[in-house]
Amino acid sequence: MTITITAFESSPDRGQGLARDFRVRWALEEVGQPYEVRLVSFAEMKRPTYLAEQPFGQIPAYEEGDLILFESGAIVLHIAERHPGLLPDDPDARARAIAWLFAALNTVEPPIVERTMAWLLEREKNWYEARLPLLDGNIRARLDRLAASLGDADWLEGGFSAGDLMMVTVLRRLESSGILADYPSLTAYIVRGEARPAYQRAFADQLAVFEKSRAQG
Ligand code: GTB
Repeated sequence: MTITITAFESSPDRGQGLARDFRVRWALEEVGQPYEVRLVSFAEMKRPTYLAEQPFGQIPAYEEGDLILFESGAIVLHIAERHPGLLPDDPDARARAIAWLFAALNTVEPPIVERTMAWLLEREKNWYEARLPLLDGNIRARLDRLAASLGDADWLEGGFSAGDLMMVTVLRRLESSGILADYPSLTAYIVRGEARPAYQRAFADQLAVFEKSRAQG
């Protein structure tokens, strides 16, 4: 059955794989499932036909036969549950790997997004510099605990899992912040994720979209 996902026609991250379609691409590459990508414009994402697929008018949406799914976390979990390679077989380890996926989305990503939004929307405001230490402190509190949980292991729950996939995509959003310099074990963790062949394929594919749109002007 053909899998189709949606992605930005023109990604604001200039092909750096920071938008949320990337985690779905990476998951599909990890489990060896071929997929197609439907590129959507910002205008198209707000039309009724698209809102029927993704109620909030965002990317990614996921289509597989009769199943239309939204929310990158739900999509990655769906892929991981239906194909071997992204979740451990042992039920307890599996539950913990899923907990890390939720932790990435619900506990680690929110303070990172808050900092990004402050930079995007408030960096010219006179309160931005005063607020930044609080925003950074919230992120550091999460990274301190994440680094402690990872310890000197390669991955969060035994072998590489959907939890690591999600955590690495979330942490990558900090790469331009300078914060990761204080977390060498998390930097090495991200590098391990980025070195995976499936990651490399997903990255090259989404970068090609950006290169093509740039060539077309
Ligand atoms: N909770 C949803 C999910 O996980 O699927 C959130 C989806 C979402 O935020 N999608 C964003 C979107 O469609 C793109 S990823 N936004 C358009 C809109 O809401 O109208 C967020 C994103 C965008 C750009 C960058 N970047 O340029 O670095 C990074 C992340």
